[in-house]
Amino acid sequence: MTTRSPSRTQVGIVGAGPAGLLLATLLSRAGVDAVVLESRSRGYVEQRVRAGVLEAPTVELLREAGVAGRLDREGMAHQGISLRFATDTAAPQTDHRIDFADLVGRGIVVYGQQEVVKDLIADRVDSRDEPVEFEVSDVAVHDIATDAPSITYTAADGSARTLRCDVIAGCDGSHSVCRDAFPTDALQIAERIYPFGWLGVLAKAAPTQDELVYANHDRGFALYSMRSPEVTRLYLQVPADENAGDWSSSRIWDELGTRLACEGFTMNTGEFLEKPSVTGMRSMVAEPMRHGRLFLAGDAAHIVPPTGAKGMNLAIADVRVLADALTTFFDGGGETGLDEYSATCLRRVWRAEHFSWWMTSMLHRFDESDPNGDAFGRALQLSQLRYTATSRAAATSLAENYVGLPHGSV
Ligand code: RFL
Ligand code: PHB
Repeated sequence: MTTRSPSRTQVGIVGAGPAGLLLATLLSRAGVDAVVLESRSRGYVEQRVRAGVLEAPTVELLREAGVAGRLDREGMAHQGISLRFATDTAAPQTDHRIDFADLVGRGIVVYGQQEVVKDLIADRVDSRDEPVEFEVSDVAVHDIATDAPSITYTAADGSARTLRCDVIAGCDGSHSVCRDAFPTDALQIAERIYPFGWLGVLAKAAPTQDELVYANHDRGFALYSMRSPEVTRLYLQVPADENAGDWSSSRIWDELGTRLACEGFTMNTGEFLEKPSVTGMRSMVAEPMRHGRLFLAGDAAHIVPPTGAKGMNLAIADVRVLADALTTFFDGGGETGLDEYSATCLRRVWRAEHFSWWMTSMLHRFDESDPNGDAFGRALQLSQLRYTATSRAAATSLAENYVGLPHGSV
């Protein structure tokens, strides 16, 4: 933890996830001061297992920001994914590869979100001695509709602090206190909740596949992913209210084996490196992403179901727009960028919302009681899978969304 904790800064950033940390890095490169306030410890945020897929524009931005050294050495470059499904009810599951390199000329990099977070913290705290305060509590934002907002909080040592800022960035994730500070009539929330969640496990088992596999099986969706040449990351669709404690390791491996079955496919098993957990799935967009001098970025403003691997990438796209707008503002270039921030971000957000909803709808099993889960819904789903797997136009649409539309192009 840094020893410096100024009481005045240009940008007060709440949250040291990918959004808050990268915003601080981009601002620092542009000569704008920021302080990052984080409720968890450094160790906790550096170990929190979440996303794993970096879009091409995300990788480019991390390189431009000078924080991609380890990512370039250790990240796993992938040129495609496979959709695994049975083309007809009686047929066995087969793989249908979506070849990103061929279809859109770019790929993705598999590199854990917590590795990105570690790299950003090491750069800011260890290399530059710039402020991140961990283990703060009671964070509250004030006077957000004026040009002199502030943040009050309790520091790790128990002292009450006030941070005066020109601008506040709410990068505090899905339970955002910054979002809650918007006047109720100044924020519209659009939301969709899915009737299932993902049970996720991280296993000490060498991946047997070079690329990710998204399987639509009669018993439900399964995802085969990885973190390194030694570690596999796997997910199973389960009911939203499922208790992870009901899943023994043998039950998890059996179910993965069933749902991922495919000719020639074998899977290494191994001990779980963390306790299996269930994440509910929802889509949410809060509009606008700005009120006065308070700007929301990342999960604080929008949530996508993880099927499209878009959450962290969207957070990163937001802060690129915000960092550019703030830099212009502090350089005396005016407020146009800040005024356009919300609308600019929301165009990409809604594209990602649609893609994530579409992938989720195509790949998951809906209960028969669900309007999408009857015979008609299932037949539509299979038709969409077959079309995506066989039509170059449909596969290209999946590929360009998955690999990430260039920043600023949507
Ligand atoms: P974060 O990462 O949640 O960071 C917010 C930070 O704010 C802190 N905080 C506070 N600090 C101070 N005061 C308060 N009052 C605070 N309240 C909260 C929190 O401790 C935290 O450190 O949000 P950010 O930066 O917007 O980043 C968003 C991403 O974390 C998220 O979208 C992704 O993890 C989503 N996601 C995926 N995204 C991808 O791009 N690709 C993927 O492959 C992918 N897979 C996933 C995912 C999320 C998952 N889960 C667990 C939700 C897979 C899963 C299972
Ligand atoms: C992951 O590796 O955690 C992962 C990969 C792809 C997704 C979601 C999560 O769509």
